[in-house]
Parts: sequence; structure tokens; C-alpha cells
Amino acid sequence: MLEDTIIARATPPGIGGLGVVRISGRRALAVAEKIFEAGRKTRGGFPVRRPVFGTVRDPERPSALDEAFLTYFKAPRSYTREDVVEISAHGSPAVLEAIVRLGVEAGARPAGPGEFTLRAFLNGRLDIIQAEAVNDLVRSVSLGQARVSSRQLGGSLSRRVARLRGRLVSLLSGIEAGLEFPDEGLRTGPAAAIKALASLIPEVERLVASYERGQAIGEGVTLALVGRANVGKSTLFNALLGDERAIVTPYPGTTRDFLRETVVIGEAVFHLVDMAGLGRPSHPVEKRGVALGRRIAREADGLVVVLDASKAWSAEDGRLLRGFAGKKAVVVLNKSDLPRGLDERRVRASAGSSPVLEVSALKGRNIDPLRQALRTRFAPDAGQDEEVVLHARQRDRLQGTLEALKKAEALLAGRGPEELAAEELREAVRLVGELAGEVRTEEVLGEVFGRFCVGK
Ligand SMILES: Nc1nc2c(ncn2[C@@H]2O[C@H](COP(=O)(O)OP(=O)(O)O)[C@@H](O)[C@H]2O)c(=O)[nH]1
Ligand SMILES: [Mg+2]
Repeated sequence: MLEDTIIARATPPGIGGLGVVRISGRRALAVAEKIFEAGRKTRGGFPVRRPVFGTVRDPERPSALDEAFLTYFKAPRSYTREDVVEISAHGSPAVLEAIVRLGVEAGARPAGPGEFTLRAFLNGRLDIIQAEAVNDLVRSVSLGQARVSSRQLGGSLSRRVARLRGRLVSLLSGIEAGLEFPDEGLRTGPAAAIKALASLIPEVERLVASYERGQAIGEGVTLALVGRANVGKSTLFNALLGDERAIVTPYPGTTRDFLRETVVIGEAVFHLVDMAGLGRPSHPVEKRGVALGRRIAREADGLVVVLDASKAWSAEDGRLLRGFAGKKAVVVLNKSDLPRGLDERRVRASAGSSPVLEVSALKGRNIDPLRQALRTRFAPDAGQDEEVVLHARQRDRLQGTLEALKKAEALLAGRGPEELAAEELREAVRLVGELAGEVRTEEVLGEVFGRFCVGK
């Protein structure tokens, strides 16, 4: 599989000042020599890690295609640990496509999405968590995510997982030694094992819990704006986005399906969804909009419940607040610029633990405090160096590990057979191994590298 040499543009499609084509594999240099001519003759081939100026040319044609810089990274000191050549030309799609085509004619094969990173992984340059971090980093839309991903690319999470695995393995082997050679005093007895688990379990729990924050700075948290028609949801949506995106009208029920836009607040990414009101629809189109709205609200990570503070409390407000109980929410009393009609105590009584904020979406009043409230509620800050789990794949393995550890603890505490507890620990070791890709399965590779395709 790694016999062949691959080529692809490394910069995004479209026009740019510069565009880069990358070649990796044994024949990278040979391919580059066929299509690139150095401006000055370089004795003994291309220098390593130093750009060389020259021209890209079709071996079949006399005139040059473009001026370019070529940089040669000699194996194993390259991104993929293979010989890598990067050709940095002008960013014309036609030129870059031609360079790739010439490279293919010269013996390279077009690379698939994520294939350079896959090679870096297969050649042991990155583990799987780091490979995921590369993909996250290039896709990050917030500096918070970029920072976390950059640290994970440096191996912070991998080291943490490796330490965890080490501790699990030594606990397991202590128990196994006891099972195999009961008389040699090597054994880790149930009491010692329970003690070890008591410190391992909270550590895994913390990692599992960090996924919520990871979501906020990674894929983003989906927040649905819900409320009756005309309470000002679309106006608030625009105020949070800072522009006119949703259609605002004084007529109830004009947002008939939904709008979704992304905002970054602090380090957190939010996808705000503005929908049709959840009141009583009359028009059939509106009815469909309302049904869709209910589904979106149910599936959202959290809600912004919008009430009209200028209107008296209605049974519908109560239904709205109760209807979504059990979902994380922030309650907004909008139209606070108008004379107050709503009894705030009733709202607070029904809002449970959700914060309640007064704003005026129309006048832009209190919008920043609302932004901060959304951040605290849905993306609580962790310490600067706190490790964050960004992927469902990682979270699932950690969750499985946690369950296995808890079962092992319960078995040991209940004086169940130690062999069964050891079995649970083996499962935990296997899952943690999959987490960092030490245990390589087709499934894990597919899960991770499948996501590299454009559009995730
Ligand atoms: N006075 C006042 N009017 C508002 C405020 N927010 C929205 N409105 C008005 O309320 C009406 C309905 O707003 P809209 O955003 O379309 O409500 P939606 O049906 O919930 O999306 C429009 O006439 C808005 O200008 C506010 O904070 N104060
Ligand atoms: Mg609307």
C-alpha cells in the first residue's frame, strides 16, 4: 500500500495568491525532477528543507507553466515520514490541476482525502488522537478549538491516555498474577485493586465529562430559539448574530421553516436555529413549520426560551417552560423596553435551574450579558490546560472504559469472582488501546479517516 507515491493539492480549491501541491512517497523526488526545473543548477540534487526557486514545466512542451518554489523534506523528517516534496506555485486552479496531472503522468497517484495524514499515522509519526487533531485543527472555526487541537497534535491527550493505559495494565497484571500464581505473593488483592480503581474512575469520569465542553469548542452546540409567535425570536436571532439574517415582521407566524447560523462566543461555537413560533398555527404551511420546530427543539443540545415581557403571563408560557423541562435552557424575557406585563416570579418559579435574563432584542439591550450567559450555561470554562475530548469516538471509548471499571469495582466490592473483575479490566484496556489507535481495527481507521472527506 505504501509502495506508491501520492500527490494532491494541499490548499483549498479556488483562487488564491499561492497554492501548494504536495507529493509523498519513495518516488516523490523523481516525480518532482520531471516536472520542476530549478532556476540555478543545484549540485547533488535538491537541498533539504530549503525552498528552491524554479519553474514548473510539462516535459512535452517547451514553455514553462508557472514559477514556483520547491521544498524537499527528506524521509523520515517529513509530515508522512516518507520523502515529501511541496511545490508552492501561484494559486490558479488551472495551474494547480495541471501540476497534479503532470505529477500523475510522471508516476504519482492522486491522493484521497486525508491520505497524507493516514500515511503519517501508518508510519508511526502520529497516533490516532493526533491524526484526529490535525483534522480538527485545519477545520477549527474558533481559536479555542485551534488551541486545544494544536495541543493534542503535540500529544497532550495521547500522553494522558497512555498513562491511563499503563495504570490499567499494571492493575490487571497484578490481579492476573494472583489468579495464576496464587501462592507467590505477587497478587494485587481486592482491597488494593479497589483502591486503585477509586483513583482511576474519577479520572476517566473527568475525561468523559469534558466532552460537553469539547462539543462547544469543536463541532458546536446547537441552540434552538423557541417561543410563541411574535415574541421576538427572529429579532433576537439577528441581534445575537449581529446582522439581519432572519426575516422580522410584525405579523405572527412569518418564519415558516427555520434558519441556522453559526456564532462564536468566547471560545465556544453555537449553531443558532430560528424557527416558526410554537403557538397555535392556522395556515397548513405554518403547521408543518411548527411540527418541524418541535422536532428541532427536541434534538437541539439546548434551548433559548423566549417570552414577551410586555404581555401578561399566559398558560402557554407555562406550557412552554414545562414542555422543555429536562432540557438545558436559558430563559429570555424580551421586549424589556416596553412597559412590563409579565410577572417575573411566575417565570422564575417555572424556569427551574435555567437562568432568566431580561433583554431588548430590538434595542440591542443586554445582548452581551445574554451571550455570556449562553457561554456559561452551555460551554463552561475549563482550566487553560484542562484536557478536552472533542470526538464522539473518543467519548464512546472512554464511556465504555468507565462502565467496565465500575463493573470491576462492584464485583470486587461484592467479593465476586476476581476472574470476572479481571475480564472487565481487560475490556477497559482494550478500549483505551483503541482510543489512541494502539489497537488498530478497520473500524477505528474507517471512523477516523472517513471523516477527512470534505464536508465531514
Ligand atoms: N419593543 C420591542 N419590540 C420587539 C422586540 N423584539 C422584537 N420586537 C418586535 O416584535 C415583532 C415580532 O418580532 P419577530 O422577531 O418577528 O418575532 P418572532 O415571531 O418571535 O420571530 C416585530 O415587530 C419586532 O420588531 C423588543 O425587544 N422590543
Ligand atoms: Mg420569527
